[in-house]
Amino acid sequence: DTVDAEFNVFSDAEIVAMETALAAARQGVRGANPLVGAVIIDADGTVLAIGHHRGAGTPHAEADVINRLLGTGVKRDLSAATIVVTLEPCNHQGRTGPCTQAILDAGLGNVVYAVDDPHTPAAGGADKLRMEGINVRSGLMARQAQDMNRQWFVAVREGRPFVTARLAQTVDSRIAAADGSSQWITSSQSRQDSHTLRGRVDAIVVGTGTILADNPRLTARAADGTESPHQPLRVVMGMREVDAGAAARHQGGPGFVQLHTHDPAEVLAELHRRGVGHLMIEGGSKINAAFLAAGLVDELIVYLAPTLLGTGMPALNDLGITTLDQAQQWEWDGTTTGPVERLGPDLKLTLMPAKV
Ligand code: AOF
Ligand code: ZN
Repeated sequence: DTVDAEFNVFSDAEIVAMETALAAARQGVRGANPLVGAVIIDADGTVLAIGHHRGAGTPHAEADVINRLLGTGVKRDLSAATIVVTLEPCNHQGRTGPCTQAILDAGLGNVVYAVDDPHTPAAGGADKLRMEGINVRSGLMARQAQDMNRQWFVAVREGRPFVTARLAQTVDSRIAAADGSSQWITSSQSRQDSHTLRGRVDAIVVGTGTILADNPRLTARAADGTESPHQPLRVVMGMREVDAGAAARHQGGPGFVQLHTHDPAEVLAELHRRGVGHLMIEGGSKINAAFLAAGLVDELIVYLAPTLLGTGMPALNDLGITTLDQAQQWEWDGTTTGPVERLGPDLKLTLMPAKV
């Protein structure tokens, strides 16, 4: 048995189950919600079911694993069983019901989780379950669980959205040719993938320059061009007055929100106030660089087209880096689809800031 800092005791079966839960969690999709995995084991340590959370709006890990075990409607006595989960069970009605209630309804007698949920509306699950007579222990593999979602923990604790920056560029890091032409640098497969991403985020931000140059729709669309049911809030940042409402009405869209600032932190504060949990930055060069230079990007997605332009618009403006020691280091993010994917002729790289 292993004893953690809070002097909780964990069985070997619980340790193995937590490792399994961590691996299951990594099958999820990064974004506004953390990666979370859960395993139910019976009294002798046999694994009864494994589940995980698949991204904002989908069932939480606890609901997923309980559904897998009891989904057929079969009643069974789980009072001696344990649910092992990588995050404190939530205690709020969000996009889905509270996991505390799902655990109580399933009749599970024991809960082991890795780390406390720092998200105030969701927190308090452990206390709630204890009050209901459930045996609750925490802290098992807390470091690994925290690490897996370290960017999410930072965003939640700082009270800002989780930020994805998306770059669609040539191998020589151009997003437009010298004459400004930019359609299309990446493949149709990459563009379709971007639409899928748009359908998952709460908001997209671009600079006024991008609106003035391209007047993009910035909607999430299916392969046949029809708009997806979930559309992100479209945000344009910058001082130049953009009649974004008119531009979008002309294209049949709901319009843009303009934020009159160049400061990424101000944009994040305002969007947090508006309930945005996941923001995607879609450039151009100034906006991309501003968020990256400020250290406010949690995930970097790069679509790399096998194309050279030589000159042209760079994907990024100056990051204020003058010597190699100041370089920003990023590392592969090994979740669901893996850190590198082929999309037709293009490569898609998914990166997270390297641990410091
Ligand atoms: C859990 N299990 O698998 C996840 C949790 O918008 P919602 O309803 O999906 O709630 C999101 C919040 O719930 C998220 O910020 C975090 O605090 C918690 N996520 N909790 O018990 C899960 N994904
Ligand atoms: Zn939950």
